[in-house]
Amino acid sequence: MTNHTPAAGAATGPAAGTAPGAAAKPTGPGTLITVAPTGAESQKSAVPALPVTLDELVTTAKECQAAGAAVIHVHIRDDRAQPTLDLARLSDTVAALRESTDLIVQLSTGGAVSDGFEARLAVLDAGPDACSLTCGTVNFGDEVFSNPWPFIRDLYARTKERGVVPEFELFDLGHIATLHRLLGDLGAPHGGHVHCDLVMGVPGGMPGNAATLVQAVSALPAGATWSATGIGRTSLPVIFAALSAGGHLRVGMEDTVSFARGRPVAGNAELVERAAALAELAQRPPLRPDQARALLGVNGRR
Ligand code: KMH
Ligand code: ZN
Repeated sequence: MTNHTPAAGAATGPAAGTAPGAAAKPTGPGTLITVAPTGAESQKSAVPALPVTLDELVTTAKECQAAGAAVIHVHIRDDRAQPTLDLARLSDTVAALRESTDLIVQLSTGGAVSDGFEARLAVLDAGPDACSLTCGTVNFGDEVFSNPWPFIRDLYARTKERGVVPEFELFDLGHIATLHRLLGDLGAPHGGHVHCDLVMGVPGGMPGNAATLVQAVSALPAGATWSATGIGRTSLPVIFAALSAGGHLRVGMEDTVSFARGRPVAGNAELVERAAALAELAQRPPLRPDQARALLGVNGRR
């Protein structure tokens, strides 16, 4: 595995405004790579390379940092490898990732579709650097990923109280309208900068293709930065579209368990390595974690 040369410098952004239709912030010289190594949907029995124990997660995190990741989006599993939001485990996970890596630790507040709102709000009690915050309900295969407005508002208010930097997860164009409403009602996030992730290709959400990506980006708040991730077979088209449109990248086994047709992912690091190589080709090499902290407005370690 290669250690990637990080970008020469990361742009720090002004506080984001909320004007719809204005251009999102142009990229700096580097690419922020987020790894989402586990998710809540795949089963360990079907995907043996999925990191589900704390040791597996920390090992993956170290490999992914060496490969060019700066942020880790974390879902955890219990002793039976099932998704959990157990607070003690989440706290231990944050501590272990901080101990072993420099990655920005972003806990999922989405959890699994079966998780309740109280447990999802309580994720912030584990003291992460950052968290995901999905801006609307979406059909999710045969399930529903539920994010009604009162929950979104409560979660956002709590991120501001706790000093946690939210990443706004946008699964559909309507979620962008809700993001504008949220920023208009409650103001800028902790850290002052708006960063979004377009989650594309979920069955029930927006499709993972270049035309939709361009449309979504044009609707983001002025000054926002954004990454994109394509679920399943939309992974590569979304990577190429995001790089060409000036965005950042999220990759990982939460989103994709096939590296190529008929070839399962061997580990998260190879997905990060591929994203980093493509970012290098685009002449926007991976940002180091310290550069990513400056970009996203994430404070120093607690
Ligand atoms: N597992 C999905 C139901 C997030 O992490 O915030 C929700 C999800 C989004 O993965
Ligand atoms: Zn997630």
